[in-house]
Amino acid sequence: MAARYLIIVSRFNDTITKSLLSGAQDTLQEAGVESNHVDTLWVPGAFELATVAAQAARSKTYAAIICLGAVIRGDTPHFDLVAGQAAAGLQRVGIDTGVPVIFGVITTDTVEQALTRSGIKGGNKGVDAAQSALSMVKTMGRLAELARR
Ligand code: INI
Repeated sequence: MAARYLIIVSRFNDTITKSLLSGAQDTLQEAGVESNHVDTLWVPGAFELATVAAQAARSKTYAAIICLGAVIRGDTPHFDLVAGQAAAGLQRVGIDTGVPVIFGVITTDTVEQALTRSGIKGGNKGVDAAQSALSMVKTMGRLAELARR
């Protein structure tokens, strides 16, 4: 059965996250993943990514879950909390469920830096996130093969 991917995207700083999403979708498509094997869900902010990722991972529907967001220090005094909890929460979901959860959250000091990492003025972290997902799906498949031996 072909692998299904879930992309969870944060609406906060959505000029940036929409560009991350396009990068991720294009990368999956270029790798031969059919568009009906890619689902997308939106959450309010990076802090909420792990909640949805956890539920999705437990459903065992997806081979990998790509989480996209942009946390910009200039916007918030609680930057460290939002960015730190998003990272810790997503890592926990991946470890606890065994479903690859990809951290495609840009954390920057300025909007300018975020623009240069989101494909708007430079490289696109959404592309990197999708490549990581493809790579992890391959690795997990290989691991399952090795475990059957
Ligand atoms: N969420 C982000 O994704 N990026 C941010 O830069 C950000 N700032 O600046 O605060 C942010 N905050 C919202 C947070 O993720 C939650 O949605 C909110 O606290 C409700 O739980």
